[in-house]
Amino acid sequence: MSQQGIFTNSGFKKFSGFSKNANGLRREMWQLMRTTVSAFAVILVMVFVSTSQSMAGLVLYDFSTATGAQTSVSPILLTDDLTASSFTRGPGLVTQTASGAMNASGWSTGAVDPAADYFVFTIGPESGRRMSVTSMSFSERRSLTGPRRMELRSSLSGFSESITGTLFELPDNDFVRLHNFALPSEFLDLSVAVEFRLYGSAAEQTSGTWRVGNHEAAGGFLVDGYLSPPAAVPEPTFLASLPGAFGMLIFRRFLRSRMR
Ligand SMILES: [Ca+2]
Repeated sequence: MSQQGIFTNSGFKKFSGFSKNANGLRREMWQLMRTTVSAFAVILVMVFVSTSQSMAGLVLYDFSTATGAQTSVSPILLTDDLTASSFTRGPGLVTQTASGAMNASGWSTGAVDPAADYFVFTIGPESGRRMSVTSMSFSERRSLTGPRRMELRSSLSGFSESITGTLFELPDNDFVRLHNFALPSEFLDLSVAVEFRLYGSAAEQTSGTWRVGNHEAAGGFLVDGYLSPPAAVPEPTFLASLPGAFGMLIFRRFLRSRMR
């Protein structure tokens, strides 16, 4: 019976006062919720931005304007708190021209010559940061008498062995090949700098050439990875003030609702 009463003309009037209060309370709760949700959204965006900044990659070497015979290519740092060397050659190689690349002859006709025949660069985290190198993307091309094998080695093993998953037999053609390979977990969470050497070996002739260049989709020779903890972490004092800020927001809402 009372349910029906609400929907009669007189019943509606009778309960309208209560209804207004309930609506006011609901509006108050809704506004409080909206404030809280927007505040959380702002923090989420801040955390995402600070994380994504250091997820964007480590370093890029752009060979697009190179002549092939250049001594070195400067690093483009993709994150703060990273140091990176120029991209250069080992001492066993002879410079050769090739537009949009770094080119060389003088590659070992037999096994890898660990101290001589390689392209090289070094990257490392600045003090207090840890570096994770996750993958590399680049292109390479041999002349018809160039190396038939390539492999990546690092200072972590003293250049004594190829990094798992980075040794490739190169086909006997002079096509440009794109590479994008992941590095194993030993390259995660490093506090030391790492020298990477890309070796060519098994050349058909010492006059044969081999070059490295950009991976088009990556915009260069890309060394991907991230630093931890993430760059641009909010200051501890800022984080500590957040609960207080939330408390003030809620208290002000409460005061405003009482004063109406
Ligand atoms: Ca050589």
